[in-house]
Amino acid sequence: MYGGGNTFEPMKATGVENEDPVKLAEFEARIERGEKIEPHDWMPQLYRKQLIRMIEQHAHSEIIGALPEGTWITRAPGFKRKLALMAKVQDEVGHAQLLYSAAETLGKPREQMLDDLVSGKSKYSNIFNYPAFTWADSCFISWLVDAGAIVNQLANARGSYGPYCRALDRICAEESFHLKYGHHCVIHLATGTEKQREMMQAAINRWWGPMMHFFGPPDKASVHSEILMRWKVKMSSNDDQRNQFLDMYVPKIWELGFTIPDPNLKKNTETGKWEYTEPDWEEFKRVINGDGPCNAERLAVRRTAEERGRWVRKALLAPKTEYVTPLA
Ligand code: FAQ
Repeated sequence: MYGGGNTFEPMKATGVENEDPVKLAEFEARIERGEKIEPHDWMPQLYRKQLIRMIEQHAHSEIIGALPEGTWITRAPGFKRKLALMAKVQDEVGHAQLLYSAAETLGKPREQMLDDLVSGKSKYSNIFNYPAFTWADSCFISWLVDAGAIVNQLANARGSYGPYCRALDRICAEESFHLKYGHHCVIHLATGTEKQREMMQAAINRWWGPMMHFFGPPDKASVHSEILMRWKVKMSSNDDQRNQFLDMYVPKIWELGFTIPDPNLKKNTETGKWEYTEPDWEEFKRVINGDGPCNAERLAVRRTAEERGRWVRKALLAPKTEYVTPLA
């Protein structure tokens, strides 16, 4: 079994019923007033548990997300693209650092989070379990996956938990550079040779389904949205974020002359909402539960990194005297 049990089985609302009602009411009143909750403040166990789950998954997504693009650093076309991609990948790993630190403020040690990632206990974003076959796949990630991440993170940054919001403010600033870089890469392919345009179109066709999955299950199937929105951890629903992404980026994709592999995709001018074919939610469940095209490969890479880096962590933590050279 991978992740928190059967995919959409609700996390049990243990804690809220047993919380001190006066403290709970004061906590909810603070959230209602738009105050930030800080690590030393009283909070219900469920709030702590949900935040750890969400921030930890987000942190894992950043380090795993560095892998598909990371494989393109040495093959990126030209020195400038190599430099930019290397900086972007480094930023993503830095985002993980910020997010692990934010999750640690809630009491879960970083080593335990990393153990839970490599053992397959924790989830991370579905989208990084697909292969980046071509340079255009890497461009899709840099432009559109980053765009989706920004839609989500700008919303979450207005949330109630101080350390997570502050981490997200910084992350969003960096992500906006990634978005510009990714857009530039895609424009280059769109205005290039026929072969380049075909390569980009093929990437859009491959990644569209996972991109639709990226914002999470439809609202009616979302397990955690209700409590997370009540406590202002999530500031907009999965469907609203998906709709916002479509609103902002479908016209841009069309403008570049590409098509989107969904004949039913159109904006309903009366509701202002996009209509689309539901992506394959069975595939989503398989992927987030460990059975996607690259899950095993991604975790194997992380496992190796953990094992090879163990001596470095041990050396950093060891008392100084152990490292006196024989000549000293
Ligand atoms: N992938 O009840 P809900 C990035 C799971 S960062 C995998 O609706 P919730 C940067 C969910 O965990 C991308 N699993 O869940 C970058 C739950 O399972 P559980 C990551 C997913 O939490 C760019 C179950 O389904 N961003 O890309 C996904 O209310 C480029 C039920 O779902 C964040 O993590 C999914 N897509 O809403 C890096 C942002 N969706 O835990 C490199 C923070 C749902 O009960 C290159 N997270 N599940 O076993 C969030 O905003 C929320 O957690 C959602 C999901 C919106 C992702």
